[in-house]
Amino acid sequence: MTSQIEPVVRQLQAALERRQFPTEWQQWGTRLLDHLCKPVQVAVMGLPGSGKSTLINMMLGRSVVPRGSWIPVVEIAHGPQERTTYELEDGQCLRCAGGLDAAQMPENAIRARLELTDPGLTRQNFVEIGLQGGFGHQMSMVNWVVQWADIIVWCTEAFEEGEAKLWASVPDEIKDHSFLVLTMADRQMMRGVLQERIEALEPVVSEEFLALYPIATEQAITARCAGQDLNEAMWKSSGGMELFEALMRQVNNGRTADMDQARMLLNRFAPDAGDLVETVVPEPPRAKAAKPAAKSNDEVLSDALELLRSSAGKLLEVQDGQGEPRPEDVLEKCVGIATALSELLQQAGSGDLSLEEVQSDAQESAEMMMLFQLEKDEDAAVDAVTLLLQLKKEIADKVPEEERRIQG
Ligand SMILES: Nc1nc2c(ncn2[C@@H]2O[C@H](COP(=O)(O)OP(=O)(O)OP(=O)(O)O)[C@@H](O)[C@H]2O)c(=O)[nH]1
Ligand SMILES: [Mg+2]
Repeated sequence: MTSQIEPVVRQLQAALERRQFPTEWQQWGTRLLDHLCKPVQVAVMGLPGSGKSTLINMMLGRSVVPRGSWIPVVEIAHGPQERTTYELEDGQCLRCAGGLDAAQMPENAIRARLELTDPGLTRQNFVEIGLQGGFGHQMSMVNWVVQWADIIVWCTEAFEEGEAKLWASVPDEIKDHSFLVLTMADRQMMRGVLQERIEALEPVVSEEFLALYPIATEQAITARCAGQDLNEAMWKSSGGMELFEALMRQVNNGRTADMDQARMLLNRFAPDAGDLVETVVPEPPRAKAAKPAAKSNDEVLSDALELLRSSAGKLLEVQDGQGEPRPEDVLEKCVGIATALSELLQQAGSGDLSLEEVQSDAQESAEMMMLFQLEKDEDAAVDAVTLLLQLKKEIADKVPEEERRIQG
């Protein structure tokens, strides 16, 4: 756990123990705590031989999953020392010091957990899942993975019909965080089929994945691991750099979102949680507060009204101009508007009670919107839009007549 996460985790724990959240948020708080306490779970899955182990080795910058490891589930996690635990068919566990060794794998192993001391693994785990057997068995593996994975990296050379069928059962919230990785890009390029495949997959990718990354993994490994220095040109041209950065970004985004939500829950329902678990060092007074406000309060209010007016029209826009707007898009825009509004209102000086009321309502709305965003459904989108409209009315009532006339 990083130092930034620790205090939030302790505060969340304390608030949950004291049952400071209303019942409907208690469960969400527990889930957030669970997320923050463990690394992001990255599942690397695909059909046999699709390049999963090689990809994990590339991500870790060294060969940790040896060639010829046939165990269907291999987890790479952080631990105090390098060791491997094999889970056998009969439920027994066998622990060995050192890494995975293809020559020493017990014949009846169904799962292996490799612990390494690499610090990066405190942020995310990698779990290789080989989709072996018939369609039914593959489907049950996918159903199992979606119960715990935060991000799925699906390795494939072509993503054919059977794979698309398996992927269809993955819930949208995981699809939104998942990557389709076209492995063996070097071979596909030599055969002259790479570009065609990428284009053919484009509609599927835009609907079903966060993005597609073609990669020549072996070359990416050479670029990253041969010699002391990274071969930057090869790291880029192999597709390694782009995938690596995108995956790390996604891992960090997930962490930041969990942290933001935890902080928000704490601010809203347990503002004293910090005092209970540690002495909080008071923040130095902000330079902003010491400066006189650059704008008059009336000007800030009128800017706020203008912001709400100009963004209202964009709220229900749809991407291609057709169909209904998706609740998650509306919610995302509402959060953006509420946050911008709250920031804009902070520009006003203090001392005006009626303005302070709007400032605190806007701040509270921004926080509520983020909570609505967690629900992602139509009701939440309607609630978020209603909240914005209420704010608009509240602000409009406070903007002086002449400012309103100028705005038209
Ligand atoms: N040319 C080329 N070969 C690759 C690439 N990625 C993996 N390979 C090779 O493809 C073979 C299979 O790769 P693995 O990473 O073992 O595939 P896997 O999906 O883990 O396989 P299983 O665990 O057996 O299902 C290995 O011989 C790799 O060296 C690539 O991008 N280009
Ligand atoms: Mg493998």
